[in-house]
Amino acid sequence: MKDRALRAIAECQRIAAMTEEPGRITRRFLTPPTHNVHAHLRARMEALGMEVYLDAAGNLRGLLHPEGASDKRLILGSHIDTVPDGGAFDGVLGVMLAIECVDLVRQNGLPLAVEVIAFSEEEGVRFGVPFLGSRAVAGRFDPALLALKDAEGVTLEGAIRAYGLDPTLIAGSAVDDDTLGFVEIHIEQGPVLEAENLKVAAVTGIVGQTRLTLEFAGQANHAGTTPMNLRRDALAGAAEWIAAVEKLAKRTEGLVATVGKIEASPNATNVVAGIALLTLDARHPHDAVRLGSVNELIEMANSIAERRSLAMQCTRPMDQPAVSMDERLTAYLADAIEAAGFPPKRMHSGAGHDAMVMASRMPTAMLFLRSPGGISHNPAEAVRTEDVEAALEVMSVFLQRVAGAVR
Ligand code: HGY
Ligand code: MN
Ligand code: MN
Repeated sequence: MKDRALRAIAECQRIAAMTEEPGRITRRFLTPPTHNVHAHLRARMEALGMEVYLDAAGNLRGLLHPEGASDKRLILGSHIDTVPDGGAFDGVLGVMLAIECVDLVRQNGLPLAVEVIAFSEEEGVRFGVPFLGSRAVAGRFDPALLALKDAEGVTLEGAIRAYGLDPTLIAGSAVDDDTLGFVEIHIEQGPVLEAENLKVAAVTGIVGQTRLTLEFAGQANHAGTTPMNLRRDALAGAAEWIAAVEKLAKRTEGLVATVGKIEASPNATNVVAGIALLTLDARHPHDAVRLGSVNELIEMANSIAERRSLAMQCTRPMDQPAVSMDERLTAYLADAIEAAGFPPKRMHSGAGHDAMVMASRMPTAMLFLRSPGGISHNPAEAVRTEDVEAALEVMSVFLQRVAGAVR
């Protein structure tokens, strides 16, 4: 397994170089470097005898259907898009390990049909809405999303057509019912497994997530001549709200809330900002707490705006409920972890994943690997060879048991 682990890691590092920004790992939905990734993954999958195609949402999909295997297939995969200046393993490692799993099925002669999916878009960076690829596969793609625009004013529809795909065919990307379930292998992206010195864990559930965009609008004015009491400073209002976001999250058990993006206009040293655009990402294992906190934060934004004579507009591009993983499939995974000789750790995921969308369509489970330093969404993101090896040993047991159960 060590060779497989080393190969998977080397492949992630090779794919990391397929980036929009040389020297940094940035690969947004269907941007040009995605063609290189697709060509590389296609070659890998076709070499394993898989039938490979690109669906209308840009998901690259390969199917291995061994002689005599039932039509019910197991789906494995993860995403290949990244955050700006991201790490080499978030998403891509799950795709490379899915391909290694197909090779394990072949090598062990397992009568198990396996589909590998390299989801086109999970991070939501380019169009502000995540899970575009898995929404299409799960049959949950809302065509209204096609009108979304990126920072360059390109619509989602335009981006899909520019890639050579036909967005009118997206509904055809949805899976049929001939599936056993979906398993996503992914780095934990947090500190838990490292703190407990564990290599792998089965995921029990994924926290719910709300994304907001807010616009505070005041009056651009001269920084030198405008007295402090006569200002309608949008950036100062946004700053007051950002401090309130952090304060609320710190006093709400289990809530994480992040303002990760802010744009001031006209964004000049000597001009009081007339506009401040910012985003909120709020997450919690319990939907009632998340939704209550988000409503409280919107009220705070309104009262700050009122007191400062600012206008405040808020949009809500995403509300994703918390999702539990499938108990039966997760039990198979936890048993396989134990059978492979590792403590059967179970934990919830603070990060969002395509698995939370796929879970609306089929039994879904996730296998986590340790994130050294708990770092992710950062070029320092890493994995240990021994943990990748452990994940493959777990999956080898898991695949044999699933194949046996399907027979
Ligand atoms: O944001 C997330 O949780 C994931 O990494 N897309
Ligand atoms: Mn990510
Ligand atoms: Mn990810």
